[in-house]
Amino acid sequence: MSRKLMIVGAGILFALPAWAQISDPDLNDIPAKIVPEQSRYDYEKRVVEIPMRDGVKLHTVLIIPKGAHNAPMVLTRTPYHADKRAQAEETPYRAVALARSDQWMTDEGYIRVFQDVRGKYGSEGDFVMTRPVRGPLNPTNTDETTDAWDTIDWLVKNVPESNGRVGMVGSSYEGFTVVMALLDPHPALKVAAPESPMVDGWMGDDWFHYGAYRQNNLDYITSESSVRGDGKPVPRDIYDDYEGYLRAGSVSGWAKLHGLEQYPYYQRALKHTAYDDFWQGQALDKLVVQHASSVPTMWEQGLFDQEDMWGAVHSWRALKAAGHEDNNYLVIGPWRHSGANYDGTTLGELKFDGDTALQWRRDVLKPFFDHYLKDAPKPETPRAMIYNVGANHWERFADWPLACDTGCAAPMTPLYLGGGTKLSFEKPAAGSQSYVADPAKPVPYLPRPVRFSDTPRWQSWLTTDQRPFANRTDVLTFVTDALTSEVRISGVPSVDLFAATTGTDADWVVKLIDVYPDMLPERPEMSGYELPIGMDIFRGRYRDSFSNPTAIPAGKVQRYRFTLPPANHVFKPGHRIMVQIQSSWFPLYDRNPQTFVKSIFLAQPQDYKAATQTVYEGGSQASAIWLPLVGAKP
Ligand code: PG9
Repeated sequence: MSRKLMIVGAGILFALPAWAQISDPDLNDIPAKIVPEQSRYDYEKRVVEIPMRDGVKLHTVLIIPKGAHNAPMVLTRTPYHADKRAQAEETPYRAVALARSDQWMTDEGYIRVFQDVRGKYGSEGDFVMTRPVRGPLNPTNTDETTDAWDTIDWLVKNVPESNGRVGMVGSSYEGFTVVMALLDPHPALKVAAPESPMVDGWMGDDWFHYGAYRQNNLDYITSESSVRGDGKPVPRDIYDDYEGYLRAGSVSGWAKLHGLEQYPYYQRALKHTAYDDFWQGQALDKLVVQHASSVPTMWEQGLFDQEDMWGAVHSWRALKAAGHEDNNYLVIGPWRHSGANYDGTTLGELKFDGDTALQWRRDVLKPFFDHYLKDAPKPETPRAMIYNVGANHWERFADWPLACDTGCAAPMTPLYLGGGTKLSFEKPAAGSQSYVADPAKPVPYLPRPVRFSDTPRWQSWLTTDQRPFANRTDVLTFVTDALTSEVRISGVPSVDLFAATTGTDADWVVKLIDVYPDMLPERPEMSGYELPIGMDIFRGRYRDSFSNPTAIPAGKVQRYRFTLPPANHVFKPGHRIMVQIQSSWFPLYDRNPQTFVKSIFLAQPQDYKAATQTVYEGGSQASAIWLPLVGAKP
């Protein structure tokens, strides 16, 4: 007789607790414990909870090749789910389990380690967005520097298969955690590659660009800080984000409408719209110099990095300027944000010479890591290696930039705006051009409809053809004649703009563009394409001070100076160089009301006013883009 019938016979069925009623093996097909059959796996997945100095345990996943001994470890610290990042799918093969970006480690017997940062997914503790370094902005005794240190210390003492050496890689937020580890590196940290790292969130990485707020972040804040696990972006009731943000008015208008006020990180942005102590105190390009490490470090970013365009190049240049070039290297590929970890054959309409991302990972990054982690021969790592999209090949530099204001082989060269719609290396006669910028009809950053959730368009938007904007009456367009010889630039172009507004605040968007010939027989669909080479936005109230914004005196010419993203480009014969200037880039950047108000986040409908913007040319007010020109002027 079965146990179940005996129980019924005893008449006590209803007295038993629920779990006892289903304990009969005939009626429960889920065993209490299963030992997965993994004898055919070529790796072991080991999950450990590593204690930090304050007792908080961080969830850590190790992918260890079977039979590994004396193996180096490569660590990534992530807010994006260590379990998933470590093992893309359940498979017996390590080469399949690891992401594409990690394939270079599979043949070499690396132990791959992912860890959830505190407060996210399996890790204990509280999540603080890009947790600042210990000090005034973080009064606790832990930060991502100590967490990296404690983790590496535990790994080298508790993973018997390891050789006691650790490297760190990671892109964007994960790149930020790499940079934080470098501020006080554990002695076992032997090599690092911060990829598209988030370094200065106000100057030019994720949150602001020169003071203009990037509204796509409202989705990021929501998905990242609503739950410990997988969060979701804000649901939309209006398909076109251009329309949705326009109707909401200001950042705070949209935030209020969608419940963002509950999020501490939104409140922090609202409180710190200027480059105050909050932003300055966590600007990692300054901190890496104050705490310069001797860890060999390869800084990497994309030429078309739509999220973190500032971090890698500014950190590398700051370290170089402070005399730390010996252990710091720079790589800039023809990539979108984090594109180094994916397929690098194309981006938007651009086609490159093979898989440029694979070329970097396999031919440059791997030998670099192999050397410092496994004593492989020292590779010939170039000090800087940058793709040239115009010439469609990689270029390697013993020193870079090739032209700059001081200390370079060549000086910067002005390319002047003026003389009608001309752009020329010769200074034009004094003059000016005006346009009316109306916040009610802001210039879109992509042809509408615009959806932040449209990932392919977002990822390639910095390569978007600029023709749809060139003929708007609120966009000034200046262009050279068709070039008769090559124009090569290699460095950081900078803007020197003399402009006036009838308002009391204004944004200035400046775009440096390569205009393809009218007919390109080898790729007719690219004929006339206006390819952005470097674009950025500058909020006028910060022209004299990033920390103390001031009203622009209406009608008075002001000088605006700022750098564009790094460029290494050949404008080919038959192409033309173009500059476009406009006063909005919506809805990616919040609208400037063009009336000076204390906080643009809180601007009211009546503050938004059309203004006439005038750009001055020639004479003592010669607006120009200063180019890192290599070789003679054409
Ligand atoms: N760009 C993303 C991010 C990093 C840091 C802060 C906010 C956003 C990322 O790709 O991780």
